[in-house]
Amino acid sequence: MQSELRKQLLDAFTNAGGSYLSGQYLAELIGCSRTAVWKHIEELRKEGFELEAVRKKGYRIVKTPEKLTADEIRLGLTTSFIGKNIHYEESVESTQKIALQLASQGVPEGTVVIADEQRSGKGRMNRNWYSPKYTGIWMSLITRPKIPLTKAPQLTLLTAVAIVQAMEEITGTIPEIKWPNDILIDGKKVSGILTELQAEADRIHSIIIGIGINVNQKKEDFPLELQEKASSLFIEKGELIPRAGLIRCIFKHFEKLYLLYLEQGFFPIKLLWESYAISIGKIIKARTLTEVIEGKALGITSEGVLKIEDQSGTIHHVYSADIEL
Ligand code: BT5
Repeated sequence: MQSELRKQLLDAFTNAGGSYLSGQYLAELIGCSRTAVWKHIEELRKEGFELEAVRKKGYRIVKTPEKLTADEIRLGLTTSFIGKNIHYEESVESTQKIALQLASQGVPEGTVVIADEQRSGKGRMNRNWYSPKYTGIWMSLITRPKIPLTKAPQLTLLTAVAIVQAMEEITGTIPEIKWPNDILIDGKKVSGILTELQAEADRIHSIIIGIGINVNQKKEDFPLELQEKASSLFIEKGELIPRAGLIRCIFKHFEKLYLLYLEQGFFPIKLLWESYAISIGKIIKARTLTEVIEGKALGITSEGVLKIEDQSGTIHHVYSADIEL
């Protein structure tokens, strides 16, 4: 919805102070048809507003969505540097873009960019990431590990473990990780990770870890093409999950794993990762940019690279791909 229209609509409801506003009244106010009003009302519903519609009376807002604030996230935060510096915006194109800018300005490690909506959220390989308002977690974390470039993908795996641990702690659901960056519950994607680098020669300036989590969306809130393959914590758990608490919990697990990683390397993370991984031991299909490899997923190397054994017994090392189970 255009932001001006949305503002007019919300102002009208605010001024009405809980009284009903008729479709006709709203149509005249914002200069559109009653069908268009209905469409805008449906969009507000998708954003998490609860609206009551009563015949002959009209609409009123019963509950406004839970908006995130940096203060709410900070309250009760137990980390020493992850999430200490929060850059919050209600609506952005992509939190990755802002985080990349902030990283090049030299903000402290652990700074995080969080938005309530992304208008053009990014997946890997220029794909889109659907990031509707108020219902998910869309954030980018700035890290500066002193590791060689080749090890950067390990951070994606580490982040997946942190997300799974936090989801388990907060919701009691048992998510699984699909290499490299998908988190699934009951076979449906609830979270994705996008890791981007700022580097020069073999020196990493920063690694920006983008985390997208579907938290409180209902099934019908997803676009049709995602309804069968995506899910949210609300759908899986059957209750609304406060996003700020989940964000804090991710920070806590991430910081612990990250410090362990900097001190002891990837091995302890690899063990944890494998305990949550879904594809190990299964026959999978890996689509890389250049080929399709089908075979048994043997596991990951100590570098985090996926190993697949094809029918002829050849072992392939896969650095980046989409996996079909
Ligand atoms: C990912 O890419 O899974 C990485 C997603 C990272 C999103 C975060 S949000 C904060 C930060 N800022 C950004 O702009 N991005 C990061 P990939 O593996 O390429 O998966 C993309 C595919 O997942 C799409 O092509 C869709 O099929 C599907 N998809 C899109 N939106 C989804 C959603 N909300 N839930 C589940 N699946 C989705």
